[in-house]
Amino acid sequence: MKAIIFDLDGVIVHTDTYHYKAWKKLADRLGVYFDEKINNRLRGVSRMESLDIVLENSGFAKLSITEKEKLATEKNETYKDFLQAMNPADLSPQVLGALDCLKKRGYKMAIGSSSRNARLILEKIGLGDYFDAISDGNNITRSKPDPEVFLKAAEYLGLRPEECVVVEDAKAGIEAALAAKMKAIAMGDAAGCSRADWDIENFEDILNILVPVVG
Ligand code: B16
Ligand code: MG
Repeated sequence: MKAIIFDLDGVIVHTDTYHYKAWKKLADRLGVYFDEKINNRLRGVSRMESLDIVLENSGFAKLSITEKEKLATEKNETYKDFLQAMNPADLSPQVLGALDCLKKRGYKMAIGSSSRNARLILEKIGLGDYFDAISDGNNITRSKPDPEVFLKAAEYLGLRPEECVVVEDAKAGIEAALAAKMKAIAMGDAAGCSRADWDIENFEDILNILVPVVG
């Protein structure tokens, strides 16, 4: 293993709660039922696909693309208001400590996120220049479980997929990593789906799996 590709939302930082609040605000305004169980299905899924899931059993399911784009933009504006208030204190010392340790162990580090806001989030938490490569919602055409986002990350790092391990909190993300022929570490919602190579409880547990790179 030469590189680690980290999912962002739900792994490095808990913007997943902001996604939930922003979708909930939109759903409440429209009078559409939305809860945490539905929200879990949105993990790792693109903004427009997420909107389709939020609206799937409502009278809004058949709106035009233009109308749907307006709703997605409305949700994203609420979400970005939360992001604007973020700062380096939103990055937990445990996560930062583990990242630094993995870097010292010789791993290349990349982000593999479906989010189009990934770079803004990384800047807000003080990791704007930290990673060797960033693959995000702006450079892909197919979102997780398609492997594109992780294959692009490996390409940007100049490595083969088999040399990369992915850390993910979404079941769709674990499927994407496996489809890319990468190893997968699951945490949060994805842990316990019995598909990943390792399940972990805390981010720092990665240190027990990924030993120093040799050679
Ligand atoms: P945006 P990740 C994903 O980030 C989120 O898990 C998912 O809930 C969201 O819909 C997606 O990004 C798109 O985000 O609206 O900011 O472009 O987990 O892949 O880092
Ligand atoms: Mg995630």
